Amino acid sequence: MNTSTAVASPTTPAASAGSVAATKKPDARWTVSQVEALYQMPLMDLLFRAHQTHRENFDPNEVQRSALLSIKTGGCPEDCSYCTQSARYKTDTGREALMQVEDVVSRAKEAKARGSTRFCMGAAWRGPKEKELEVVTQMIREVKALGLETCVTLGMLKDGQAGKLKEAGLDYYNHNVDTDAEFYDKVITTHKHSDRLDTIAQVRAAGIKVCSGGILGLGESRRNRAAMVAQLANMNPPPDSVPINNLVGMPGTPLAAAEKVDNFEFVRTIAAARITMPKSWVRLSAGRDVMSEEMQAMCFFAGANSIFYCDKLLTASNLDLNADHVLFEKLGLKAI
Ligand code: SAM
Ligand code: DTB
Ligand code: SF4
Repeated sequence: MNTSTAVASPTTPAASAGSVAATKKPDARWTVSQVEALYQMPLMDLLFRAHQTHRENFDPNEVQRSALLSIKTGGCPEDCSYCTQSARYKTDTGREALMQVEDVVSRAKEAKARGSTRFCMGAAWRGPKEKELEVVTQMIREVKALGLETCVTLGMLKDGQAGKLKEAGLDYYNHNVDTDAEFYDKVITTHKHSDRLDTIAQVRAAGIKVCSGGILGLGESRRNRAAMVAQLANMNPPPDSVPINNLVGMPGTPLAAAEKVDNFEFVRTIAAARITMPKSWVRLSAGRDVMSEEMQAMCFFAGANSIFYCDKLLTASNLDLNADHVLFEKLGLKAI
């Protein structure tokens, strides 16, 4: 990636409007320095720019809701330092077998009745075995038949597996780049950052929509964050959906006590994602349950337009549904 083109950090609204970073076309490539320049803008200029981009591409009062279900929990062979489902750490998360199809379908029905439009199923695998993939394709078929959009996150895919998922009617595959390629091996050693990109390429080639984002709070620098955003933005096209997770410090994981990311830095990341990926759905993901209403409102203003709408994420708690209703009512947001 070309990181050599430095862009002066805009210091006034006039300068920001004229900067390369602020005026880039949606299909243009972003250098890391240009994304970093966005982060360095005065917050009000950055928010203004991000919100303007948001309004040009989306209804700013609409937020999409997906439900999430862990269909296979714990016992994962990978060593992602943030994850409570890794078998390598002594955590409170037990190991559970792959759920039965009928149980998944009944959870999807409940999610639909509560208003979710997409149902995401997550499995703690390095990647699915053929037999496991068969069961998941059945889940996809039945959830899809309920009239819900479907999403799965199953780890790395082998040749031919994405095609089987597409055939079953899968709409989205979630596979996060998680962090900057240069920082990746500080967090995960059992697979490479390039493995993640391979799976994303297979998903895209099979005609499935890509959901890919990352986590903040792993000990990465601002430069690392900017590099992650630039990498996502430079995908051709960028992911349809971009989850931005705030680390949930899960007890027993190496990152349990990691330093929290400053709220404004998190908001800047949402804004940078919105500006660089104007047409993508930006999802305010893990860590939302400890954000104040004001913080969430700032994230929506900065361009986040999708959330997980369920009491639990995969294993960690999420905001309860009633709190979401109250906030949507206060902000005049419409759930879609
Ligand atoms: N095993 C699959 C994989 O790694 O892609 C799917 C499940 S994995 C739990 C899905 C995503 O959840 C990860 O890529 C990561 O971004 C996010 N995640 C996991 N643990 C988290 C935590 N403690 N805090 C925030 N996000 C987390
Ligand atoms: C994503 O980016 N975040 C979700 C979803 N994709 C699968 C998962 C968040 C997991 C939070 C930690 C847990 O529940 O264990
Ligand atoms: Fe396994 Fe995914 Fe957790 Fe990594 S993030 S340990 S691959 S479940």
